[in-house]
Amino acid sequence: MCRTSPKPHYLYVEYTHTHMNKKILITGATSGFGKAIALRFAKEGYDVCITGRREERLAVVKQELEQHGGKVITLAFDVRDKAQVKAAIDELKTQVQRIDILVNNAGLAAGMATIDEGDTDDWDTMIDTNLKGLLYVTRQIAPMMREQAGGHIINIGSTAGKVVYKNGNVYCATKFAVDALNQAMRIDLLPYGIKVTAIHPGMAETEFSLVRFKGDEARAKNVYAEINPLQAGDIADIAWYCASLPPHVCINDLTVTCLTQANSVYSIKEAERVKK
Ligand code: NDP
Ligand code: 8X3
Repeated sequence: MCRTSPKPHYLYVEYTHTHMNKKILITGATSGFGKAIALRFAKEGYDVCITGRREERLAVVKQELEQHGGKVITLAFDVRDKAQVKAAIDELKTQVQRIDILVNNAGLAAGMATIDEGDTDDWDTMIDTNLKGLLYVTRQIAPMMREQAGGHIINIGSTAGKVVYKNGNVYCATKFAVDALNQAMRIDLLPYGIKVTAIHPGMAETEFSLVRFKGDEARAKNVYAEINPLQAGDIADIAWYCASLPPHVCINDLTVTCLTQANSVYSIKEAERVKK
């Protein structure tokens, strides 16, 4: 008699084109990439859970998402606060039985300065948000995915996590850490059929630079002058692509820039300067 070892259960999951009642949790969905990803998945039939600190923004985004017919849950919490994260995910668990996709997106840059002049409060903010916040949320959701025998974690990294740029030190370090954690999660969660994907965007026109430069609109706008940057919707399309591949396919790592940017340090502005 021919005996074959049983295949892991996730190899039997059928690929289906209907996403009705699938559930996605997106951190930092009050603006930028997170909001665009929420909109894209809501349009595709997902139930969407959106998070962020700004409650009033969450309410506005919720209204917009509900027009697409799916269920929308809002959770207002600060990813830096371990207790808040746990309480919010406990609350989520009373409303949904599973989470199919987690997008670890909440993040920010604060300031730009050399290491000898940097603001240590800014450093704390970036490390606590981009690194520890991502870990706290993942620690709550990964066991759920393990129990449900599948899921997909999408980590939003950055080109800043691939190549360090001048005055980017701590922000870059947090995004290098996201890259490392993405690789580690892929290994750790491999036995459970959980996909892990990092999307590393280059410069994209969101509220990112406004936050980094603490409300200085002119300085923020100047970052994107002459480069025709990525838009939040571009990243939402890519997240959707990564999430809608067949079950046996996992994009582990994806770097995307606008046409005029090669990497963190080299864009068309630099190319023009060098030519002169
Ligand atoms: P936005 O500023 O537009 O969005 C950031 C989101 O993160 C907001 O929804 C904000 O919500 C949330 N957030 C920030 N801090 C916290 C916190 N402590 N707790 C909970 N939520 C928080 O910027 P982007 O959309 O551009 O940024 C999203 C991600 O993309 C970040 O991780 C960023 O590092 C990364 N990225 C951005 C690029 C760019 O050029 N724009 C390029 C590469 C990566 P709220 O303020 O309501 O809490
Ligand atoms: C955001 C992109 O180049 O401003 O991660 O750091 S950059």
